[in-house]
Amino acid sequence: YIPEPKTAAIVGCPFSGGQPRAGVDTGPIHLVEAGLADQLKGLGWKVEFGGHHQFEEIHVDQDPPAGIVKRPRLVSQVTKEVAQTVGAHIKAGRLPVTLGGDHSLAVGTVSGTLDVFPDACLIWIDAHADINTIASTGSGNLHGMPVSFLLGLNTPEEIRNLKNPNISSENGDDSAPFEWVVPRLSSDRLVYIGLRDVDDGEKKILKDNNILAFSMHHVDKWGIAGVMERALNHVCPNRDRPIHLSFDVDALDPTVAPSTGTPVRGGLTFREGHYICEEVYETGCLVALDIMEVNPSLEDVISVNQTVAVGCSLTRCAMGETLL
Ligand code: 6HN
Ligand code: MN
Ligand code: MN
Ligand code: MN
Repeated sequence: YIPEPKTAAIVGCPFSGGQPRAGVDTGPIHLVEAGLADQLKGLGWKVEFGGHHQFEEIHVDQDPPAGIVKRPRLVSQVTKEVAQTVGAHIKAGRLPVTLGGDHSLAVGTVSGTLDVFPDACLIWIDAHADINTIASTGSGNLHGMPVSFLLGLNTPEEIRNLKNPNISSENGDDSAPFEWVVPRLSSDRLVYIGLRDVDDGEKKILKDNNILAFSMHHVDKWGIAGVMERALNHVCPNRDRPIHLSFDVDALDPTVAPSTGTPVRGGLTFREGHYICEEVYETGCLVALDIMEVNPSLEDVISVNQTVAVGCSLTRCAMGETLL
């Protein structure tokens, strides 16, 4: 699946609407300024980068919470655009590298991948499961919910109710937020690695849907190599299905990636994180990559530089750097 000649497209998504902390929208800017495009060129990739995505703002007044779900219109509109962009790159033979931005963006990136490759599998690296539904979310932050939309765990009625009856869009579009999402992901093509902060409601969802998830406990028990082998055997048994890798940097230990909005102690080491990326690259099946939740406005300069550097090196490893 790796395009020949190796061609990548950097999709910079300066977006923070899926969670409350400012600054995560500058993540992609820092990653690009750190020289990510040149680093990938150094690995033999042709790299297309046409500037960061410019998202149309929807004023908060025009986007009140639906129940407790915050910024439903904005996140839906932005992720819809991202889905189109990511899908178009894949169709054109490019590997999209989406830089976030908060993890709600993955509603878009994964939808874009599944539009082109409906049989793709999803490897989700995170401290969190990001699988809260409209019914289960306690925070109302959409970056904690993308997987529920991708799997179709919300009822059509629940999605319909995300639309505020008092607000009509300018272009006469009567659809509700996220009604555009085609839930093409199936629960047996999804695997998690790195989990250690999962809400009770999410644990039930994982169980009810029989979703394979490797927490940090499993990483301790089997080592990262044992976990990766089990993970790949589950979602990509013959190493022939397209793989979408969605990497939330908060999967890494906060000592490794401190500048992120929801850090949780006890995470992946530097090498464990990179090993995951290397193993995915080795399959030859990677079709799309997300690097999410880098927030350069959190912690001191040294921490920010460290987090940005690790975002770049994860990307390089997913694109072949450490293979000898
Ligand atoms: N992330 N489970 C919590 C929530 O608000 O639903 C935390 C989500 C964190 C999301 O890190 O991408
Ligand atoms: Mn996440
Ligand atoms: Mn997370
Ligand atoms: Mn290997």
